[in-house]
Amino acid sequence: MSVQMSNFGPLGWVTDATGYRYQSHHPVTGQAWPEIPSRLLSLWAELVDPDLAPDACLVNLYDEGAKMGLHQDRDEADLTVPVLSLSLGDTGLFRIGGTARGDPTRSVRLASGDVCGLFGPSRLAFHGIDRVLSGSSRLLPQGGRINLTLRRAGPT
Ligand code: MD6
Ligand code: FE
Repeated sequence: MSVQMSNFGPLGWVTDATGYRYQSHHPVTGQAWPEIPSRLLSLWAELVDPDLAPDACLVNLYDEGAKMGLHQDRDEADLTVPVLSLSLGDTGLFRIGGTARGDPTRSVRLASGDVCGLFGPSRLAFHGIDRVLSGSSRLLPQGGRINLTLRRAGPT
């Protein structure tokens, strides 16, 4: 029951005992993160901004039973730049509310291939994953769900 994290791109999101931050290298191997795959860059150019490249792509791998608590994405330098995600594998039950933690929420299914963007007024909406519907996709041989989140983390 866990979410495993990795990254593509110049800046990777890491959490450890000292907190969380964006950094250019893998915390254990010291290696730079691999480049953001070109098809993800194209998706961003088409849907977000062809003139402002993303510099961070968080890869979250959910196994059966994993979830992600309600959170805001607000650690990027420019909070007006949208955040865009692509889901692969098993369907995730995505919950999204308003910009205050107590605001009403609704649930949206993110199936394999679905793209989800937080644009404009939803950029700072609280959101999370309630659960993953195991067995809902055959894409990943071992099951589970991958969510790839593209961001502009550094200054614009
Ligand atoms: C997830 N997604 O789908 C978690 N954040 O596993 C996010 O936290 C997220 O899908 C910002 C924009 C789109 C997202
Ligand atoms: Fe998020």
